[in-house]
Amino acid sequence: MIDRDRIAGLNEAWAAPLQEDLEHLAGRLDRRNGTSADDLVSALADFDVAAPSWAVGTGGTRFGRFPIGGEPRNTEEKIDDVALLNRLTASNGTISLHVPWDDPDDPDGLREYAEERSIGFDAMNSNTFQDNPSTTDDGKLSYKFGSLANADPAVREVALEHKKYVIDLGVRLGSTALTVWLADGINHPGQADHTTQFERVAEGLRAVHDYLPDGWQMFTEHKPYEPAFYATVNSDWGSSLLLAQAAGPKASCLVDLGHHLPNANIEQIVSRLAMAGRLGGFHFNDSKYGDDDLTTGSIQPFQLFLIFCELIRAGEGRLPALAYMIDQSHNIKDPLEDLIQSTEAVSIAYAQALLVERDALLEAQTANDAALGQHLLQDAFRIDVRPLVAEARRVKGGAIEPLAAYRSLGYRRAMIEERGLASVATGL
Ligand SMILES: [Mn+2]
Repeated sequence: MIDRDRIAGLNEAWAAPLQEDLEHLAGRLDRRNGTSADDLVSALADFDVAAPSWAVGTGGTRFGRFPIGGEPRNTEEKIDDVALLNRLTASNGTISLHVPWDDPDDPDGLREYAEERSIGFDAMNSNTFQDNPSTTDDGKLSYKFGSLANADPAVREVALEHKKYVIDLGVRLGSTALTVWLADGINHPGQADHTTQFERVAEGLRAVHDYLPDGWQMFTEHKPYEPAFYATVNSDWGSSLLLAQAAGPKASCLVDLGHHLPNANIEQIVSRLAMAGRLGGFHFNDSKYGDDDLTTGSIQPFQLFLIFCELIRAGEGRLPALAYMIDQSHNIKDPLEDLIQSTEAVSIAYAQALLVERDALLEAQTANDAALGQHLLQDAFRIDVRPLVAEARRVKGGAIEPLAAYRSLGYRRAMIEERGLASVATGL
């Protein structure tokens, strides 16, 4: 584990230029409308986005997988990687587990292990998109034709039991939420009935909901296709909302930025779900064509900014306390470098959205002043807020330049030595 002094030492070289950039920006913000840079830095310092356990290994495609070396071999080592990430970014204080990829023999021990590294447990994920020999009776039962939507009640029951098992595990780890993304759907028209499948899933989610302990939440996550390529049961935000409503009051919708058909207006979806009181959380990534799992903010940073504008609108000037997580697969980059870049992109979008002059925007909208309305958004988007984001990291003990710091620490090299070149993390 890298200690804070090591990061502080690395920061020395970057401290003076950051101070200069900060002073310049603070003056500019003050002249602009009296915004306090200090207030922005403390809002950014409060922001945290969870890292998923499966994203600290390289992902693969159906064409192959190219492990980078030094990948975590178990959940403890995934926690080590997230702890290192959090030491650099000071914004990734929780990890989200996928069961059975992560299925600790000793949950209390794992919780202690994470606590010692200042890492908490974000929402739990209960995989029923692939067979799990320990629960699907060694292949006698299979999720091939779905889990909660399966025509066989015995498979539906096994899927429900798995979700309850994951909730029980989450309770012991200190998590307070279950995210449900289902692969259930139809690959060929005629294979199954849309209505029947939906009703089965609604019934299953109601049962999961009723099992949730006090203080727990459940998130329904939609996705239009893959691995079901004709129709998925929870295909879009409307279906997700219907399912959350059918499940019960502790259920809300989770928006994964890659889970939309091309050109969907995601910021409007965010607004609708917030209006309905059922916006539960986010999976951040970016997308060019589909569920590409590209680095957050690398393709459509303006869209990410507009999403944060809607969030702050929904929170009446503040970011609502939702479940924020990065959900990406890294095929060719060092996964930790990709997570550093994504975390920074999310913080940048948040900072830009905080700079929008909301009163002036409302006035422009009321006066039908389209040019001014657009200007007010673009003016905030075009301010280089990176010194604020870097300062928020620094005050929390993180690295001013996390990517450069990561590289100079030589962490990957050390992990290749410790874990081996051929180590492969569980995940896709
Ligand atoms: Mn997701």
